[in-house]
Amino acid sequence: MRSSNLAQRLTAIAKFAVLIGLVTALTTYAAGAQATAPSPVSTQYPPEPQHCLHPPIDHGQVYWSFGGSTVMTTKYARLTPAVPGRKGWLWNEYPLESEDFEVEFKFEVFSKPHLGGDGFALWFVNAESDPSFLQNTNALTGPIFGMKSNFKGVGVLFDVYDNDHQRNNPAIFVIQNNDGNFPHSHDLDFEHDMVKKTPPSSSPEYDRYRCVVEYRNLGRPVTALVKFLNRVLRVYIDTGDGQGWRFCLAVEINRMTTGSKPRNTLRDTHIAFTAATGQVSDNIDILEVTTRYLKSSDKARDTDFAQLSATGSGRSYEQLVWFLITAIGICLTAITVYDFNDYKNMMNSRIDVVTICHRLNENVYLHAYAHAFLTFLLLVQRSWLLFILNLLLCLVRFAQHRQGALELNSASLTRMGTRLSGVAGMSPDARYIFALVVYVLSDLYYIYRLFSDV
Ligand SMILES: [Ca+2]
Repeated sequence: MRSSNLAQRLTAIAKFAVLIGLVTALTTYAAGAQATAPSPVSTQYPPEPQHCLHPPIDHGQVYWSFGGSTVMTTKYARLTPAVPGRKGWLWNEYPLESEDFEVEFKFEVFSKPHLGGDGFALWFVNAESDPSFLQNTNALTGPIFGMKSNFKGVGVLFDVYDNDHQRNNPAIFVIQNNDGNFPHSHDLDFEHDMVKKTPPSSSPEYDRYRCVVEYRNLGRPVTALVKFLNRVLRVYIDTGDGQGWRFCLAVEINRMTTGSKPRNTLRDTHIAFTAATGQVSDNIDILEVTTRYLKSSDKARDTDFAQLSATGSGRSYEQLVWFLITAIGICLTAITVYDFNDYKNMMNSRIDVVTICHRLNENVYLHAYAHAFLTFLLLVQRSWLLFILNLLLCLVRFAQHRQGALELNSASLTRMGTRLSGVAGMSPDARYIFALVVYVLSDLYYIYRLFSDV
């Protein structure tokens, strides 16, 4: 008898495992399908050739100048080689002639060692910095990823090396300087220097001024889209992993002071790239640059896109926990529907109650433990409403267990013999329906969360 009990238990565990596997596969598929986002790239105007750089890259010198460690080949502009202590720059000769614009560029950051750095930046800077105008090839060069610290304008920084050990690099964020030397701290990864003013957002989840992206040593180029529209600068990233474009950040840019007049836009600034290596180093290549002007009526629908993480590994861990919750939640619902249906069929077929109880009690404890674990995960995720709802079901089951009534007995099915009262005396129908209400309400939220990609 013991061995047959064990076999039953194992069969039950196997059933759970198979179901969890199936649901996991299905939800992965659904999440993957959802993650292929639409493109944030504007189609209103064709690209502006004077701000573009396409292969053969070294033919782009009509529009671009370069200096420091930068070299141009047919395939790429290498801002820095993987050699310590190098700084390089690439400067677009033509000022931007639109209030609103976007720059889409492909880049690659790689080197053999496990650690790399320091990083690179895309700049929109005042013409005063023009290196050809200053006739000094080092005029642009300085300490902020190869840019001088008295730059006037805005920089989108790609900070590869984790100086402050917060484990949130490689990071992307924005800095702005209107006048004088820009105070900054490499040691704190620019934490107190970056622009943190985000625009009013339709969804608090998209209220983000920095993001973390694994863009180093991927073995393929990564594409960034920097969109400047109505004084809001947005960054989207496509890492080439098949997930499409993802939202990185959106910040408001303050009025700029160029000459004596304050102005609202980055119009008349120049596009530039700079990069620097420190003690650690990477090859930092720009493979393609495409710039388009935008109409101010263009819309940036951030919530159409999945997001990149703001804090490094934390976000993906949280996603994993929600993924597990959804998988367990849907399994429990499926099992409950199956059992309820079985119970109804057996009762209608007038099968003897002992057999019915035996069949339905097979998984009762395993089911209750799995649900208690799910409730614990909801507590961990601080999803309070769902936690309370599921806790209620846990407490009812716990009370039934205390009174020896968690497993069904013949009396509860036949209405004969001594019936318990209260939650212990709940009829099988009431038990199943109560559990299903809790499960289905919870599932609806999990699925909403999965597909809305909160
Ligand atoms: Ca850093």
